[in-house]
Amino acid sequence: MDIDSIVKGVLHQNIRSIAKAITFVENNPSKAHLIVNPIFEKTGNAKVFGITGSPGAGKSTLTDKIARMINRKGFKVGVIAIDPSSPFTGGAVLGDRIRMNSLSTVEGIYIRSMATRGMLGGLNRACLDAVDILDAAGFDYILIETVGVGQDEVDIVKVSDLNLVVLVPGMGDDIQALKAGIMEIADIFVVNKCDRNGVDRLITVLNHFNTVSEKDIPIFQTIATNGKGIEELVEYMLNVVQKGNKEDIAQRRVERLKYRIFKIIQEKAVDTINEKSKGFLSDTLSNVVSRGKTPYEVAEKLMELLCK
Ligand SMILES: Nc1nc2c(ncn2[C@@H]2O[C@H](COP(=O)(O)OP(=O)(O)O)[C@@H](O)[C@H]2O)c(=O)[nH]1
Ligand SMILES: [Mg+2]
Repeated sequence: MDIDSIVKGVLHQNIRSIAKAITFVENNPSKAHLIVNPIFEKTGNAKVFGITGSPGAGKSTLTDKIARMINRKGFKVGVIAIDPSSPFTGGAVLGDRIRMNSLSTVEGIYIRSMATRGMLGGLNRACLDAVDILDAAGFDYILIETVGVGQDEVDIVKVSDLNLVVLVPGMGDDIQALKAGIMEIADIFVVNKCDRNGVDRLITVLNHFNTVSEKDIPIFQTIATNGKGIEELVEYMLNVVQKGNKEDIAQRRVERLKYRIFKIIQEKAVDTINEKSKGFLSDTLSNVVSRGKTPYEVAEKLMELLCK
């Protein structure tokens, strides 16, 4: 694969090149820099929204509606869907996805699913690379759909400028979210499926959360399936990233770049050690099992290999 032409294609906003570039960074962790290095100076412009919530909450439907609404205002929108349980499915949405993919240059919406399987924690890195690719390709806004907290998940806080947490009334979903710690990452609460019973109860729970945690996270009510409430939500989202606390977003970005650099080191270090240690680790493991050596001692030994 000719990396140079992929990079050029990305910078010329060529959809095929964008798709190839994302596949490349997904599949080639040790070579992702070949794509990211030459495009990096063209990044930093796109605003990134995380859309997080339990499976079935309506994230994909909502993401679809938000993307269209932002696009209608004249912006290019990239969507990265990371949701192992329901990868951008749901009747109409899937149909739209195919349509949007094929017309993406016309419509200014590009949708991409990213696999979580087999990424072994490299998903955050790959996702950040994908954000750079879309950013360098001139997408103004990037929406990332993810189920949020969970081992294989993207740590969305480390990727996005603003996080929407999607909740649905009934089914004790509110309580589940509270337990899962998803509430802590919210910049905006979206109560979706407001055509259902239990909306008032959920809003009471969210208000209570705001009170006890001394926060003032705005609460929006939507029906993603028919678009109700989307306009108000999008207005608010765009307003915050365009006119909101610039320092806050800048500070988040600094923290994220730091995190990203450490992530890259982590991935590279483990790769290098794996390569250099050859049989050492497997030979030594039995020694650790029998308590002849401690995990710290073995780690120390392996770290020495990094500097050799
Ligand atoms: N009644 C109702 N159903 C919705 C709403 N939003 C989404 N759904 C449905 O909920 C199901 C799951 O939606 P989906 O967007 O795939 O959820 P995700 O797993 O969070 O991405 C689909 O059948 C949607 O049509 C809503 O506001 N009201
Ligand atoms: Mg989904």
